[in-house]
Amino acid sequence: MMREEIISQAQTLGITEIGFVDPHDLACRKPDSSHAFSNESSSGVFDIMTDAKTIIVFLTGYLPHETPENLSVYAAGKDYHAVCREIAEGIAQPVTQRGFDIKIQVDNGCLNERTAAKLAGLGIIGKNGFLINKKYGSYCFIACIITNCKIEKSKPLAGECLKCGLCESFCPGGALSGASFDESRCASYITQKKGVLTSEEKRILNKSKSAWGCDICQRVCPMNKNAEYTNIHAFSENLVLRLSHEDISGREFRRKYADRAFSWRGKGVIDRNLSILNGKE
Ligand code: B12
Ligand code: SF4
Ligand code: SF4
Repeated sequence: MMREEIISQAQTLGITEIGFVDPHDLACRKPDSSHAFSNESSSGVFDIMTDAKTIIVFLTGYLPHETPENLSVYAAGKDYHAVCREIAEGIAQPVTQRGFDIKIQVDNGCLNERTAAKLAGLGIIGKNGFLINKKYGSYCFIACIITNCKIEKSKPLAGECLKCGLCESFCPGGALSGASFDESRCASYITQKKGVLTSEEKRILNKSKSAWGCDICQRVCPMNKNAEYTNIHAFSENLVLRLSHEDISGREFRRKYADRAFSWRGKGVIDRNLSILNGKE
């Protein structure tokens, strides 16, 4: 009953990709580590909500019709953290109206969201590390709603990616190899990194041709061939399609782009990346 109500509430908000996870099944980030996840412990969910009973997981497709020139597709539209949070609050209404608690996580907490989405039956994990969904391919954000309302869990999908290896061979940093992922060689990570870049990092950034983020391992993936465009206006309208040096202060930059996912690191990092791409560094 609650399950169906949540699914239908999600549909009214344009969300079709939704599933449910038992928190005991989910691996969580170790409290002392910023990136590594422990598959043995699920305590992180219960640190967020001691009596957590379900994680509602949903996807928002973000592929727009227009392709940005020198930034990642995910950052062209409005900041997904805020957009997905608002949708999550709407989806959770049947739960909150009955007095249950919720906590929302969109890329900002201890839950391993790709694993959560996999367990929720929303897709498979590709060799490029992405959660690949039938409808949106890998061009989807993942949002989690933790609640103390008990809802029957979903079944994970069987199957694997095509294992064609294109993501590995086209990766500008060689960050993807076999089962491992070397974050320090990922252009997406490098474009967000503060400080002076090494010559190797500059080389990777130049190969990616992007001043913010990187989409290469998604662009080459054949499983994205029929990915549907986003149905969310915030990801398809008023896009920033090109980053450039702007004669404004850091504060003005933050104000101008406050609603964009590329602004949190500040103007300096983007200017540095643009200088490298323009051959000036
Ligand atoms: C830290 C982080 C980064 C770091 C490091 C990324 C990394 N791969 O570790 C950096 C800055 C590089 C980064 C970049 C990007 N990120 Co990021 N990132 C995160 C964050 C916050 C944590 C990810 C993490 O540390 N993972 C650690 C590794 C070990 O885990 P994992 O890659 O998630 O893989 C696990 C699953 O695949 C699972 N798994 C694998 N096979 C199987 C099979 C089964 C059966 C099961 C159950 C599980 C399972 O086990 C793996 C290990 O635990 C998550 C949000 C979150 N809290 O989960 C977003 C997240 C992964 N990022 C996301 C995105 C969109 C990006 C970028 C595309 C942005 C861009 N265009 O530049 C790039 C892509 C880079 C890449 N190739 O992964 C999305 C991915 C959506 C999707 N469809 O998969 C997430 C989920 C955010 C969100 N809410 O939507 N990111
Ligand atoms: S490019 Fe090929 S190997 Fe990589 S995730 Fe896509 S299907 Fe899998
Ligand atoms: S985002 Fe770019 S650099 Fe990072 S793993 Fe994918 S292709 Fe490689």
